[in-house]
Amino acid sequence: MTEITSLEERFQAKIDADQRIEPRDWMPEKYRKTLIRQISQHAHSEIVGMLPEGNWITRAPSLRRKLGLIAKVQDEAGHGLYLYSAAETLGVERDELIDQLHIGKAKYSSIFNYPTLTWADIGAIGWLVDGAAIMNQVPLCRCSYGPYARAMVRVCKEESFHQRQGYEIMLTLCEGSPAQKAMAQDALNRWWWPALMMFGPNDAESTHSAQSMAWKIKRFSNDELRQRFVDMTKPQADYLGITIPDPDLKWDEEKQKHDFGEIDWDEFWKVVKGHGPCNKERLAARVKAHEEGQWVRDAAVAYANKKVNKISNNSQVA
Ligand code: FAQ
Repeated sequence: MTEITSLEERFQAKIDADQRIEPRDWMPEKYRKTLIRQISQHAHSEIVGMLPEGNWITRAPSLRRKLGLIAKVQDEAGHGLYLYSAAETLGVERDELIDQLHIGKAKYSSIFNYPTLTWADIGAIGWLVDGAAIMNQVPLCRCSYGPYARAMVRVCKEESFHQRQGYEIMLTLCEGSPAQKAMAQDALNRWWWPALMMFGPNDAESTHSAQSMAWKIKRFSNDELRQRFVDMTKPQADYLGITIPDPDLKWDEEKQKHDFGEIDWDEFWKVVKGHGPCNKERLAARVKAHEEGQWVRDAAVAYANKKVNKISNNSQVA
């Protein structure tokens, strides 16, 4: 047996026994690369995901709504930071990951390439997008890689607050005037299908699922999580009194789950490949924010250097 084979066997045995892999443990190169890919795409999604909602902070309809939305957008920035830190434990530099995002090489979730046209979209994002994110991310709290799993615990708690604030916005609109209820329905019409796309391609088309599940990075397949999301969300839409825009959506008594229509996969891949309604706008806004924040990073580095110099001067005096 070669040394690598026995290391791989020990690694897989640890995974099979549900033990965590930590940064200093031996891991196959492909496991490391898969994690960097998924965690960095996830981090990018959080910081690009701030943009569609950030647009509405100045237009929130009340002080209470503004406070809730500011808190949510700040949370998304925090999630990005935990996730970049988790990726860095795998030996990659944050600057490199951010550069890949800015030159359009790195992926981030397709959902954030759709526009936010009305205030109801902020409700729909919290309800559906954060709802889908929770469905996908709660199992990641049991991911085999320790730093990613631990980051997810706090992220999921915060996503849960985001989902509630979104649903409450939808409920208020649906209990309001006919025009407000129509806004809520219009937002559901536009966000439903993109929310289903967040779970990724069907299992048969998912290139990474089988290996990621064997490594217990992913605990459930894309289709399993999408199905759970549909089953969870349909009664919530019924409670709001609005209709999910899918004529094929119906309860299957025998299977004890909902059947639902086919996703427009051409649209999904178009968006993933950079040709969605807002891809260019989102990347331009990200690059601009990064460039305008350069002075903050410079100041932080200058301050850190000053502290290090002070400590080394003090130790020379002593
Ligand atoms: N968009 O083989 P699979 C949030 C790509 S955070 C774009 O199935 P995998 C919080 C995939 O990367 C939302 N690309 O891949 C928030 C791969 O491409 P590659 C983000 C997608 O990794 C809320 C290729 O297709 N969440 O919402 C998408 O096994 C509100 C083949 O796919 C996460 O990142 C997509 N939707 O499964 C923030 C969670 N789907 O790399 C602000 C962690 C697939 O070969 C406001 N990630 N692709 O070039 C995951 O669970 C997984 O990575 C999946 C994809 C399930 C997303």
